[in-house]
This record gives sequence, C-alpha cells and structure tokens, in this order.
Amino acid sequence: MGSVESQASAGSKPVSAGAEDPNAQSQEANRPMTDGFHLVIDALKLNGIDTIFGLPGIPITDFARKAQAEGIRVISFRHEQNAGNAAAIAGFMTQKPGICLTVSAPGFLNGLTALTNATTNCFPMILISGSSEREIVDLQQGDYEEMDQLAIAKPLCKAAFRVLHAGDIGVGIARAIRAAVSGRPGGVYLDLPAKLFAQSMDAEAGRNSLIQVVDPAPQQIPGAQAVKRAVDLLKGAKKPLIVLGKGAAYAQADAEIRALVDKTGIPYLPMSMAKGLLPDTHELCASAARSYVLPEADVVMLVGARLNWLLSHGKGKTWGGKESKAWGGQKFIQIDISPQEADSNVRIDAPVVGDIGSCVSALLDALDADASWAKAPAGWTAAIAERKSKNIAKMAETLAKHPAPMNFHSALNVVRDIVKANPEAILVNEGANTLDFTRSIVDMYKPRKRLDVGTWGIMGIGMGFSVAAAVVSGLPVIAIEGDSAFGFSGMEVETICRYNLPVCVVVFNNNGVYGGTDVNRGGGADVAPTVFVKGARYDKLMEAFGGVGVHATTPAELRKAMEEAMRSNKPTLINAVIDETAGTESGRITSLNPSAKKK
Ligand code: ADP
Ligand code: TPW
Repeated sequence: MGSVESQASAGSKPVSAGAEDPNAQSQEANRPMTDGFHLVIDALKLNGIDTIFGLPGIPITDFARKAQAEGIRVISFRHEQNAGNAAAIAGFMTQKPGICLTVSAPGFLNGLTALTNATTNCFPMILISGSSEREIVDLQQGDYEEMDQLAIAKPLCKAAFRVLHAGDIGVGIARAIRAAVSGRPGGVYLDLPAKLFAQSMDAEAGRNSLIQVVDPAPQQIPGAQAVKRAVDLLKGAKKPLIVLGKGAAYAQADAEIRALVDKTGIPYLPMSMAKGLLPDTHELCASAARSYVLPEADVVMLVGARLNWLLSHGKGKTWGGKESKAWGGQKFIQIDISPQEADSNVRIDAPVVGDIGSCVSALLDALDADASWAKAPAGWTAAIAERKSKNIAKMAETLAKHPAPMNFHSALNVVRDIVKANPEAILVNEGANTLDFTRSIVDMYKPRKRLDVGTWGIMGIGMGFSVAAAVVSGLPVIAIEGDSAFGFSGMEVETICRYNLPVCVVVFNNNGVYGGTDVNRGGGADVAPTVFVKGARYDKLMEAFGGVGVHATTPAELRKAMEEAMRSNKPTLINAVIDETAGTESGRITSLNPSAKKK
C-alpha cells in the first residue's frame, strides 16, 4: 500500500489528472474522510474491544476522549502501571486482549512493567503507547518525551509493532490481537506515533483497511500419539496426581477439567490462580496434603502449569529427591499450548501440546475408548484424605483462636467465611505473609475468582486488578492486601471511588514490609528498611475520596465491616490491625533470601 499521507493529500488537494476537471475536483474535496484517531477506535470496536485502561496526556488525550465518545469505556488511572495491570488481568479473565493506553516515554515506561509481567504470566494484553516524532527520535534531537519505545519494548514482550500510516492501522491492530491471544498468550506493544492520529484518509478506503480478526486463538488439537502416550502413563500409575495451573483457569475449559477429575478419580493440586477451578472443598483436592502428594506421586500430569520455582522446578526434596536438585522419580505428563515448554526443568515423558480444552477432551475420549482403564487406586486417595483431614483439623484449631492483637489466622478466618458466603466475589491478593496465608486458608469455589501476584510474585497488582475485576465482571471484589503491597497502588482508591466500584480492600496492617519489629542495626535514628509509620490509618485514604473507611482491631469488627461492604457494594477500605510480630521474613519463601541460602 502506498503512503496514506499521499492518499490523504490527494483527497484534500487533488493535483492529479482529475485536478483539471473542476467537477472531479469538488467531488474529491467533498469525499468523506477519516483519521488515525477514528481508525484506531473503529479497529478496536470491530474486534469487540469495549474497554480501555489508561492515563491521558500528549499525544493520546484526544484519542481517549474520542474513544469514550464512540462508546468505548475508558477507565482512567492515577499511574500507568496500575492501568497496565488492569489490562493484563482483564485479558486473563476474558481471553480478549486487555488494552492499556499510555503517553510517550515516562508513561510508556510506567506501563512496561505491567506488560512484561503480563507476558511472564501468559496474560494477553496490548500496551498502546503514543510516541514522539520518529524523525527527531531517530536523530536523537531531543523531542518532547523522546524515546525509541519500540526498541525498548521488543525484548520485554511477546511481540511489538509500530504503525506509521493510517492505512496500516487495521493491520497493526489485527497483528497485535493475534499475537496477544494466539498460542501462549502474552503482552504486545503497539507504538502509535503522535502524527499517526491526525493523518487523514478517505473514509471508505479507511473502512476497507480494517480487519476483523477471524479465529484469533485457533483451537490446537493434540496429536493422537501424544494422547496415547499420556493415557498409557496414567494407566500404569499407582499414585497419579494432576496439577492445575493458571493456564487451565485461563483456558475456560472448566467442564472438561471437572469431567477429567471426576472420571479418573485422580487427586489434583491447584496452583494459586487455579484455585476454585474445582471447589477447594472437593474431596479430590489435595491442597491440604501438598507436602505429602508431591514427593509421593509417581505420575504427575501438569495442566497449564509450568515447572518453575513455584513448583520447585520439578525436582529436589519437595519432590522426594535425595538432594536439592535430584530427580524424585516421578514421570511427567504436560498439557500445554507451548511446544517449547516441555523439558524446561526436568524430562517430560509425555508432552501433550494443544489447547487445554482440546487436550483434555482428547484424553477423556481416549479413556472412554479404553476398557482396561480403572480409576485412581483407592489406597492412594484414602492416604491423601487421611493427611488432609489431619491438617485441616490442625488448621481449624489455629483459626479458632482469638489472639489480641489479631494475627493473620484470626483475620483470615473471617475472610474465609465471607468468601464462602459470597462465592461469586473475586479475590485479589498480594503481600508476603498476607499472600501465603490467604492462599492456604481461604477456599475458593468458582473458576477465575482468585487473582494474585502470579509468576513473578510482583507487588503492586492490587488496585489495578481490583478495578479491572470489578469493571469486567460487574461483581464484588475483595482485595486482601499486605500494608506494603497496598502502598504500591494505593492511590487508585480514588479510581475505585470515582467509578463507584464494589471493591472492599482489606489492608493487613502490621506496620511494615513482612512485619514491623525490625531495628536499625547501625543504631541510628532512621527506622529499619522494612519498618513503616506505626499505627497508620489506611482507612482514612478511602474516606478522603468519599468511600467507606473502617478501622478494625478485632475479628468481630472485621467481620461486621466486610459484611457491610458486601451488602452495600460501596468502595470500602478496612484497616485491619495485625500483630506486628506475626508472620516471617518474605513469608513462605524466606529460604530464597541470599543470607538464608546455604552452599
Ligand atoms: P501456574 O503459575 O499457575 O503454575 P503458569 O503460568 O506457570 O501457571 O503456566 C501456565 C501455562 O499454561 C503456560 O505454560 C502456558 O503456555 C499454558 N497455557 C496458557 N493458556 C493455555 C491454553 N489455552 N491451553 C494450553 N495451555 C495454555
Ligand atoms: C515490585 C519484594 C515481596 S513481598 C513485599 C515486598 C516488598 C511486601 C511484604 O509486606 P506486606 O505483607 O505487603 O506488608 P506481609 O503480609 O508480609 O506483612 N517490589 C516488587 N515486588 C516485590 N515482590 C518486592 C518488591 C516484596
């Protein structure tokens, strides 16, 4: 396609053969025109994108206004990282790429962490950023917010594109959508230089240049041999285990996964964001016997879960290996859409490559067709059930205690009841101890209801995820936040109030990062690096913007406040005072601190 700028100027100032004919000239001049602003908006709408998360400024302020005028919901944030996190989790929840819109250089960089985090977590999102004038940027002549954004984004996301001509906007958006959602989903960067928005072109030609993406995330059917290999392994297993990861939650193959567990009777372990895919209270859920099933299992089937640090790389003592990196003896089946994932940490004996819905269906069909198939051995499930009931009883004892001040357990006992009574609510969770304890104590009952720090253990997702979860689903959101974690995105309580979202934030306030008791080892006047202002009142922050703030020092106060928030659906922040001595450094992963590492 030729230059759209030349097409546009031919439209407004015809100088070609037609210019000698005055009628043709006026016909040309009266042709309806469109511009870059509208082509981007139309391309997004054509592809079913109805929401943009962003933060305005040059050169995208008018774009945001026009998008809103054209019926796209524009949710405006106080910091781009939160808008980016919102887009990423919207992508996870809907399988449509979440859109984040930022200004050039600093705004772009603020959004980039979220884009990279989305890629790491396999969430589909598109960061659309305005950028400065190419000619000036490339000669490094010092433009307003000058930065070679495309080059910077490229190594940090799944794909990156730049559109220079209005007539290429359709292709640019189509490529971004396909890259974000096909295969293993991820983050895509789309660079739209300021000049592009104002470029005009013939409206009909513009319309014709747009692409409605057909089948953006094609089904990927696994090979019959791969399925047979997996079934053969499962058939020979004495102690089979299924590990469900957030890929399984993303795939929305809920019925197939439920059928697989029910039909095979194989116990399953949900990774954090796969909790609720089947209810955590399901008799085959092995969460409460995790440290028993991992080393004991003989065949492990990973469904949308990677053998990364969160699963101790599939080896070592967690898996029954004799030393820290030794193989535990398990055979692995791995269902994943990425053909490159297998063997990344340990040998995968039966990789099954395809989308989870197709793979699990194929497995079910193969099992149906195999008369020699029997359910998972009863001795194995009974041993797990026994471990589980012991651990659950022990936990119930701890949860029933009422220490003053509250600790994580007594506060989470309340949260657990509130989530049980409101299984539709979406739970957002970040912090260290706050994260680990919430994950293990609060049962989830429905798919994709638990959103958290994911693969990186990144702090700062809290309010961005909460805003998006409420906007996308229209359902109530409960955000359980460590006080440090909350601080990364806390200003977005204004956003929550502005859009009047049903978000109940509970800040577990223990006066610092991990806790509030550390001391300055140098004896100076400064507090230790992990310690915050004592007795801070985070509830006042919500009140400042017209929301409900509650200061809760007992489980009864916390319960009352959460029940009221669920009833009223009003933006609420509960400052839950937690014993500053409770919890441990870095929570469950304290062993990853260098000084804790033994050679
Ligand atoms: P968790 O942290 O819950 O263990 P991971 O993020 O490590 O989960 O793993 C998710 C995996 O799911 C990735 O390897 C990704 O390729 C895979 N995945 C994502 N979507 C699909 C899908 N629709 N079908 C199959 N695999 C998928
Ligand atoms: C972007 C390092 C991991 S957990 C955490 C930090 C700063 C906060 C822990 O304190 P909090 O929780 O939230 O009060 P709790 O329950 O233990 O009291 N920067 C980023 N990501 C990470 N993970 C960190 C720093 C970290």
